[in-house]
Amino acid sequence: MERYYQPEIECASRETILAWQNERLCKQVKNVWDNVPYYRRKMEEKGLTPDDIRGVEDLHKLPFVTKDDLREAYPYGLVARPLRDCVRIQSTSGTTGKRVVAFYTQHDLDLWEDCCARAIVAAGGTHEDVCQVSYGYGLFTGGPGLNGGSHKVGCLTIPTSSGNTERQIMFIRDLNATILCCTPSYAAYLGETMKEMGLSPDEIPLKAGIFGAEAWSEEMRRSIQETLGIKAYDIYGLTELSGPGVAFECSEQSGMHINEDHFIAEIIDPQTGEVLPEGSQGELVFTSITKEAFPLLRYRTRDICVLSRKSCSCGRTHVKMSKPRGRSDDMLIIKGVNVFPSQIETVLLAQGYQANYQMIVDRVNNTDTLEVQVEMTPENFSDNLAQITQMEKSLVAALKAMLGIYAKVRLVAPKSIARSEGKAVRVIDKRKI
Ligand code: DLL
Repeated sequence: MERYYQPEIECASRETILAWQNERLCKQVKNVWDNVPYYRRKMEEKGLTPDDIRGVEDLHKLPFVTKDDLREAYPYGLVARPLRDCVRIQSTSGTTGKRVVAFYTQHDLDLWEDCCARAIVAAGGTHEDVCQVSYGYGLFTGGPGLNGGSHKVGCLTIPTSSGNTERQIMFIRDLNATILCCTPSYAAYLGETMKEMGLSPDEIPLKAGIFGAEAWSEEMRRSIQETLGIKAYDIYGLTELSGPGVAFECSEQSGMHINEDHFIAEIIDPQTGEVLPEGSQGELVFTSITKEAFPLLRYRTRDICVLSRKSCSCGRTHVKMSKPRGRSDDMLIIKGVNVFPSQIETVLLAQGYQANYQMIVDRVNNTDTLEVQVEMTPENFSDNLAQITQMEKSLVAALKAMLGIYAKVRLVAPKSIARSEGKAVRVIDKRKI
């Protein structure tokens, strides 16, 4: 039987959700107009005052906010509450330029943790469960967010953070962890290590996993579910909006319910900024309507996905987003063709490999080149040259069918590509250097 953390919210009627959104949006617009000079200036530039926004149907009039705007406003430019009312910061994992710093009041933390609690309950979590949180703790939102959600549900929480794989496995087994929270690439690595230790899925007490923070394919889901003997749920979020728990999967495992009582979602054409009708693929844009310290209006996530309002067998009524196909800024253009790392992953897993690969993009004599280095698995490992060449050829053909371009494939020995404890690094683009 499906269980909910906040049934009256998660299963509210569409009319009720819209009424909440209308009221909260107007309040939020007034709030940023009064308290954030940056927003007032941007609205004035468009000739808008808060009176022009009477509800969700007027949302499209507001200007977008981009990551560049956040960098420009660093550190305090978009904070809507006095710092004495703020109790926490978190920050993005970006490695280039200034990081984005997000601020939270106690109220913001409380609502964020509720969102994570909804995700844990949707994955079958109750106060009887032992929840191991192996996302990084610190500035990254993964650890703190799911830790808070796990407490709210009343799970016994193991805050292992990421890394120290042997100890992770020891705790899972000794403390009977039933729910695992980490990135999908780390879940795959934990699974791989347990397999090497000779552990079969029924010797692992886990029953569910809550995996997100990076794109992962359905093939990867199947592989993780098999190795760990669990049901694997997707969870989505970003620091700018709070962290994990902006959207989460239910038992249907076919897209993530967006917490629409806190976030209004739109899909736009990334080139023109035009709002697209439901069912179109485009860039996800969010407006946070309940945040106090760091509210964002029409924030462009760069994540490419599709929204669906089809009714869901779980009983939740909030709109669902598809798995993000990738980020518009992760999308590579190779020989003029759009390539997402997730497409490579789909091909590899379908051919019996694991998602241990790296894409190396370069430009030789003014022509783009793509090399995909793929680890052989212990099962298909070979040191026979003819056999390796045959395996490489077969991958080249499958990649050509998926991407439409030639990619050189180089098979490498098992375990030779560095494992990641957080978000995996899949692409080395030498063209930018
Ligand atoms: O990754 C928050 C998070 C932590 C989400 C733990 C889920 C679990 P950032 O570091 O700010 O925050 O990165 C946000 O990561 O815009 C997406 O591109 C990507 N992302 C997050 N979740 C997913 C997912 C956290 N489930 C950026 N699928 C987002 C695909 C995801 N991409």
